[in-house]
Amino acid sequence: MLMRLPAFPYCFLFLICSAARLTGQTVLFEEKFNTCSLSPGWTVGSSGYPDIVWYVDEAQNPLILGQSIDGTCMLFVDDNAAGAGAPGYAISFSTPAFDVTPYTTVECTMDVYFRAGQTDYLQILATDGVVETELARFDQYRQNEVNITDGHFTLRHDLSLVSLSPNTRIIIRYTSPTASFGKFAGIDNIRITGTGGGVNCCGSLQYLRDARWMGN
Ligand SMILES: [Ca+2]
Ligand SMILES: [Ca+2]
Repeated sequence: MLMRLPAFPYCFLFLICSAARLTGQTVLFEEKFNTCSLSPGWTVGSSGYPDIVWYVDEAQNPLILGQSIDGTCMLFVDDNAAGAGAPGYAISFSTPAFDVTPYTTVECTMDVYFRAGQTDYLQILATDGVVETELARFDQYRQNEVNITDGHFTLRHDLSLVSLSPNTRIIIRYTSPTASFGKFAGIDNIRITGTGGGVNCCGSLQYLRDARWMGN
């Protein structure tokens, strides 16, 4: 039986949400790669070609014009080093888990340099542990100039729109299909901040909607 919930719980939650937005930011995760090694908590998984060239450093390939995004170490995948005709592969770098549930807004920013070659592509994804959501994709149609110092992409996404999980992660996935002679991808300055503490408005409102339609 469908029961109509009174309006006041919604109003109450909106008031809480509005008040929460006035609070400061909490840094949930930050990675600048400036130790020049992959920090504990990251996981790396790959399939296909076993000799994928990647590292945390300034770029070592002399073909890349400019060695880093901002003069510091970064996460770098170098498919150009694998050479033409190399077997296909995909490699995924997953951040440590962080909890988005206490916040109304969870801003994720990062710097990305991508230089395309043939059909290679780079995806930035968010996962709640079950579903992966693509936040951005870079390929031959969306790439940077030859010189890395001429510019890069700065991403900005609200993760509260794609995950309600206490175990949210960002995945950086580089894919080079078989015989695709790709180039480079660099990632730096990942920062995830939560704004609005004390209540997960999306989750609470969803609960009220579910309760209404379930007749509970
Ligand atoms: Ca850096
Ligand atoms: Ca390749």
